[in-house]
Amino acid sequence: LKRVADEVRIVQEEKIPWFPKKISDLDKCNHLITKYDPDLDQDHPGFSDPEYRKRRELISALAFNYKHGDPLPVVVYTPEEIATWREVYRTLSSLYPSHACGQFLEALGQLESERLYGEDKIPQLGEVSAFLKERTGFQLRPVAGLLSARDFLASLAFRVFQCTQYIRHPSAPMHSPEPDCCHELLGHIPMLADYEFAQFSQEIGLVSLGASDEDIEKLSTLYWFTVEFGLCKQNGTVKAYGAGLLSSYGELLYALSNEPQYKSFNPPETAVQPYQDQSYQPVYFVSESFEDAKHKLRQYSSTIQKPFSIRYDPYTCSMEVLDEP
Ligand code: NLE
Ligand code: FE2
Repeated sequence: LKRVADEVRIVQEEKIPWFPKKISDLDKCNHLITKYDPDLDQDHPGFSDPEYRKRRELISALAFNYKHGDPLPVVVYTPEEIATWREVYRTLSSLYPSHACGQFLEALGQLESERLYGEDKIPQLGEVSAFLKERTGFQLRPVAGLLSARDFLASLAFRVFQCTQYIRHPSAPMHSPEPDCCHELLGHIPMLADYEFAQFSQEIGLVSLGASDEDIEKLSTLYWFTVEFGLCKQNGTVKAYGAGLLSSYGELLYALSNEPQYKSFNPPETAVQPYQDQSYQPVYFVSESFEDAKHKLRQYSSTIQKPFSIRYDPYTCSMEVLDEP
């Protein structure tokens, strides 16, 4: 009888995909998706620019060598990179007051008044991480490119946000299919400074730990249509809170025009909506508020079956796994 029980145990253990249990385990969550890599993707605007590719390699190496606890790498940006940042910053800033949600505007205002943000310098991850840590406990770590959904979501469970440090190619400042520092710093950071939103992000991360591939796919689709491309109502008008919109002048205009289709945010439906990341989204999901999105996400999460439950211990920065088989 004992042997049978052991075998059952082994079978069940094998079914649970590995996940990080302590914050330093995030060093192992570094699997990249290379489809938009300027070295491999012929459509990348940097594909035929050897200097740009060399620069990307140098900045990627900083992320590859990074270990939890190291100081965040400092990148000395070139005048050309700062010029790209300036253009992105200026054009987007002209849209934010009318297009961005209130939480975003408030945090951006703080970042600007503390002189962390401005059009003349690209903020460094270290100082931005310290800003977030004080507000919502989120911290940053560098990443070399687009991460696998499983690894990316897992880091959110620890309130860690993985940030790229290179900048988009100067020939395409208004939209980039891959993340870059404009996307992270302008799209994600102000939102992660909001208490409600930080909690929402961590909750998606916690549900993802040890989830099946199928559930990871659903969670990353939910993430896509909320954290990346979400819209929400505020005082009766629709505003953007998704980072992919808040970092792309082109798509921010488009998303709040009358061209795309709107659907109301409803996790079971949103989680299976097909999407592409090459260009603008044909459909966006609108939630009544963050509160409402968080509430619906919680309801949905409780339908995801896992043979254990999990709690984050913020004192030790580790996961407490309960009723493990
Ligand atoms: N399209 C976004 C931008 O141009 O900033 C990046 C999206 C990354 C998922
Ligand atoms: Fe993003």
